[in-house]
Amino acid sequence: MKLSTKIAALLFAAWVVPAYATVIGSAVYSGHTYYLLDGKTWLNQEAEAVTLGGHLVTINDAAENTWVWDTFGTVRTGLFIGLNDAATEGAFVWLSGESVTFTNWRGGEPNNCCGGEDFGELASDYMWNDVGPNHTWQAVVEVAPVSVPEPSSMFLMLAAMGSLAALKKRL
Ligand code: MAN
Ligand code: CA
Repeated sequence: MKLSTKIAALLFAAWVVPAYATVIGSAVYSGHTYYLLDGKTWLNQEAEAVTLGGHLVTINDAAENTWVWDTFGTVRTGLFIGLNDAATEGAFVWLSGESVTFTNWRGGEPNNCCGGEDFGELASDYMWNDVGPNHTWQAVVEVAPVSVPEPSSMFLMLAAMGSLAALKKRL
């Protein structure tokens, strides 16, 4: 099953059986809102991230990596992040669709060990590891602000619609 199909199925399940609402922290960084979610599997974490209007966090640079752990990392286990190779083994991508411009794998990782590991975690040494589908770690969600048209472009759009209407009348 495709990753997006699995997440859609989980979203449907969450809608039928509302068992989520596990946001246990939040903070803002560079204009984006981040949430800390209570422990559950990576797939369930992403399903909840989507209901919050985002995805599991995309870490673009070392500063963001440090900030995420320093802000949300109180656990002995890792924190789930959006990096995964669920679609193609060995090809890690971000759930947000952003390109991978920074990585911080611990030495020897990702190793796809222990029967298969597709999901990224960030740990207390600020390093990343791939883990399997049954781990129930806390996770960090990143929500980018929704872009609304600026008043000036709204005005231009209304003006264009107005002239179109005028044109139609004349035809
Ligand atoms: C555990 C898991 C793996 C990791 C190894 C490293 O088995 O966390 O993901 O690769 O430890 O020894
Ligand atoms: Ca691993």
